[in-house]
Amino acid sequence: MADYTLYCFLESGNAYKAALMLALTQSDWEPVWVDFFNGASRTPEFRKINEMGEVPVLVDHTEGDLALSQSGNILYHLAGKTGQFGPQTASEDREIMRWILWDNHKLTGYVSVYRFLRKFLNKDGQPETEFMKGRAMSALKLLETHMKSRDFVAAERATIADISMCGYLYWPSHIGVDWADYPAIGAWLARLQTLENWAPPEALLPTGPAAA
Ligand SMILES: N[C@@H](CCC(=O)N[C@@H](CS)C(=O)NCC(=O)O)C(=O)O
Repeated sequence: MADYTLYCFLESGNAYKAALMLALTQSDWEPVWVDFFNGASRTPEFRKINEMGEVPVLVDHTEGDLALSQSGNILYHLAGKTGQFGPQTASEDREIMRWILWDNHKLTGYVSVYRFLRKFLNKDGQPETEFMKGRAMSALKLLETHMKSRDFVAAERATIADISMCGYLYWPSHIGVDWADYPAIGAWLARLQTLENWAPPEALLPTGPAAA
């Protein structure tokens, strides 16, 4: 058995955050596909693994099958276990936490819902989609400004804050953006791609027929 099992599916940028961390740290892991588009994450069986009914879930078999949900929590756990991409000082810890919380609320929080409405529910142009688009674009604008003067989000090296925040951003066409219009974000995403063992979502996560 692998050290870690990741409940995941390709179309989940939140799952990609965990998978990318596992890949970058060369952890021993295996994916278990969750049939999200047919409601698998809302079943009583899945809620036994995660009462929140959300993907990703990481099961750490080296810690007595400890099941962890919330990508930020998973990233912190893996940073502690591997000694990689985590904070090295209390000040870095605060900064990483600050950006992961912002990501979950404002960046991933809005980008993922906008993408879901636009790409998977075909609701482009409808009022709720336009509202989420406005919120998502504001978050991207803020991130663009932040990244103009730095190489990585929260420290002078890549950390779990970068891994969290890039979760949905390797699919720019899904949210109708071109990184040429956000050059600092584009350069940062390209910089992350040069990290040893970086891989795109399609290389790490399983998919099924339903998403099409
Ligand atoms: N803040 C959570 C968000 C997780 C999340 O929203 N996952 C989606 C898939 S990408 C999900 O499972 N949603 C189920 C639902 O909303 O019912 C995290 O970072 O893990």
